[in-house]
Amino acid sequence: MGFEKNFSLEGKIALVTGASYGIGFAIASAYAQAGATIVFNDINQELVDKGVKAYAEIGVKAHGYVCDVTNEEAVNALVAQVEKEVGVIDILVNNAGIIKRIPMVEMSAADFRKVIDVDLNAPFIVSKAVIPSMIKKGHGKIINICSMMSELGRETVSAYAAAKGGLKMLTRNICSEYGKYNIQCNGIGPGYIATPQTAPLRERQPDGSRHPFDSFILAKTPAERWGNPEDLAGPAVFLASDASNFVNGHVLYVDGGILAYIGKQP
Ligand code: NAP
Ligand code: GCO
Repeated sequence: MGFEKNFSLEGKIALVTGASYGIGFAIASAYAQAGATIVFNDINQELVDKGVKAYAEIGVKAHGYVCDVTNEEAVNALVAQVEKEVGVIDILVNNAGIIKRIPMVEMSAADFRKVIDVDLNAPFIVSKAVIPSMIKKGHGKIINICSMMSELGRETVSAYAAAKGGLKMLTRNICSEYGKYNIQCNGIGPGYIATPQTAPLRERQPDGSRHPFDSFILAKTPAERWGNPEDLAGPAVFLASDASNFVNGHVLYVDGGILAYIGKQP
């Protein structure tokens, strides 16, 4: 193997949270192809079973666990169990996330807190649980799944934007605090990706035409398409591999160019 060995994840153990389907599944599948052993969790047994089956269908033996990433005790127990049953986690992807699209003045504080809990507090909890063993092992990669909303606002997503903006700064802070232990913490900021999370924004209208938001995204994206979860595979492998050992505290936007573009002129 030549230079490409720098991108290999052979012998590495990767935990991807909330990875039964969608973006997490695509990232974990790419890690498996690059040689890593895959561990994932999801919120209930049904999703975990669905995930294990989906990985098996592509020839990957994934280790699936039920765990709510907002529950610190459950996360600590998960990490201890993974270390015992699989080994020390070399790569963590904080992928599990939720969104609630509600105008801010109509949103309850409880709903706001729920989004912050899953999208910001949980990456803190899971990172905190894996860092001590990474320090002992002498290396580690943490990848936080951020968003366009780490940079931009829009109507109805105040809690999500607050959480994903916070996640960008948590990324920089983990880098700042633990870079000296050879731990790299970076973010991936996906653009608009076709997954169940964004399905309501792409629903066809009763007359068969595109949802107005769907047309809006096409006009905002130089690539003139939605992303696919697979578009995140290459960047995610790069940030998990030795090829990125001096890349730290960075958010890599994988957005078809949205952040570079003012939008299609009328
Ligand atoms: P998704 O389809 O909704 O998948 C997220 C996964 O996380 C689901 O399996 C979900 O379970 C799980 N989850 C939710 N709360 C959890 C908890 N407390 N503990 C454990 N697992 C939990 O989302 P996606 O579109 O693939 O997004 C994955 C990540 O990318 C999220 O962080 C999202 O914010 C981010 N992102 C998405 C896009 C996009 O355009 N799709 C763009 C930028 C960033 P349930 O099915 O039960 O909810
Ligand atoms: C929304 C979307 C976004 C995307 C994504 C953009 O309602 O605007 O759901 O927030 O999911 O995070 O990068």
